Amino acid sequence: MKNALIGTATAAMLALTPFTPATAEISDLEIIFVKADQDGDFALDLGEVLVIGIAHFKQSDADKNGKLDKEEAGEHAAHPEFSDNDSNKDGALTIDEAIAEKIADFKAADKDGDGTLTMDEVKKHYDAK
Ligand SMILES: [Ca+2]
Ligand SMILES: [Ca+2]
Ligand SMILES: [Ca+2]
Repeated sequence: MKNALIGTATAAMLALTPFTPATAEISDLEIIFVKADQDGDFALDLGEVLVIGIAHFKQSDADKNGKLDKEEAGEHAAHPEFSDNDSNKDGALTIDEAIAEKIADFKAADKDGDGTLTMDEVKKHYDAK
């Protein structure tokens, strides 16, 4: 009886598996969007984006010195934006530099310039990257 149940569960999982990769990227973005949207109006204002950005910065800053060095930035350090944003070229991002990046990113994503990002604008921005 148990074996029959496990067999059914496995078959169900196998049947669902092919759909997972196609939806994973979109749902990740949607999860981030919903988490960031603190007032639940389905639009992100700059404040909401910065709250997430600062939280992420603090989380990544393993030695808590207020700077993200290349090791702490991980995969982001390989991105040309990392050295672009490192305006004093000390090889690390300060919170000010990270905030400046978030603001620039926000403005770039806000295509209609209304000061908020819709899910549509967020998706278009990240798809374009
Ligand atoms: Ca909002
Ligand atoms: Ca650090
Ligand atoms: Ca907008």
